[in-house]
Amino acid sequence: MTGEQTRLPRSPRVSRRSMLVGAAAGMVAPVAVSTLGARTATAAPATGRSSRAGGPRRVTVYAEELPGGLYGYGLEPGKATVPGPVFEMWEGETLEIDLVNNTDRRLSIHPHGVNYDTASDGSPLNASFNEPGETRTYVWSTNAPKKGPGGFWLPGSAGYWHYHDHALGSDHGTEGIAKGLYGALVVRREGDLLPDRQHTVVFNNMTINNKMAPDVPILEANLGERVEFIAIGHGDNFHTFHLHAHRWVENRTGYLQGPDDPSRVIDTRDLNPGDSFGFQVVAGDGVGPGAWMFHCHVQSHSETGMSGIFLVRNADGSMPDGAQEAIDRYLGHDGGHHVTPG
Ligand SMILES: [Cu+2]
Repeated sequence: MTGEQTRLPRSPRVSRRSMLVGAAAGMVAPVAVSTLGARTATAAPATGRSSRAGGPRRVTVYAEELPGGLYGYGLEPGKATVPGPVFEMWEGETLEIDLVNNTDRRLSIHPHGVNYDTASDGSPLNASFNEPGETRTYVWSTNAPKKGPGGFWLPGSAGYWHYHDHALGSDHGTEGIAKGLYGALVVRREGDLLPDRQHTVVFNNMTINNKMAPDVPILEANLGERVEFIAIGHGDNFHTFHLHAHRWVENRTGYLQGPDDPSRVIDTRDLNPGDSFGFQVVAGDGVGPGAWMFHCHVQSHSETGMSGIFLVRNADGSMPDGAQEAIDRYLGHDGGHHVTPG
């Protein structure tokens, strides 16, 4: 599927390690399969396919019921996860999503941040949803910044966005979101850095990715890897996302554009329903490897289960001193997680 989108600029060069993004992140953020197009042929495995040279990419997504009353999106039958797969696009690309509804409930897929017409809105208001068993195509397009009327600049689509159901159980998708029908959507601008690893963290009501401590999956990286976090808020509560020992930048990319970039540097950010942001950190930079907490900083929320572990392994992938003990404390010594010694 590479080489067809010949009108697109050259692929940014990324290390071969990035080819592992899908598998590595899959251990922690259930699925992180990239749908980036031809320009990232060397990056994460691309699942979209070009329908014609230079045309839109197509991807088939399956909505399925999961154990525990959950629902999820997946890229293969039987592989639905919570959160769903990470969709990645470049500004200027169009993605056609064939959503297969393998459930007995009405549902849809509704994106934030990209362009779509009413037929791809995913809302019952526009009669845009899948009946049980139905397959429906949703079209998402993107654009680069452009000059608008009067000469001011209209924004491009690049950003850390998300998608979710908008039709299960009500016209607002409240039940679908609560039960796991959500995921990350990343739109990148030419020149944006691609990460070595990627983790999606969704604060959904009083859960993280519909899990509570000590069942929140451990997010992993090796010392020195560039790790992308995509943070999304859903549900009825206000939250504050905090990551221990790492900082990022409050702008579109989450990293500085140069040493004099005056953007605000933070380690905690509001993460309220419908909001999303992303950033990249160098795992363990300046602080070393170890088991680092991430959690909601609303105290009653962290106390009741909204916390997890960002495990920064040694550069060779081995466990750092003290990390297993920290994980055991998180687990309450009663199992649930198995972290391989590396
Ligand atoms: Cu919270």
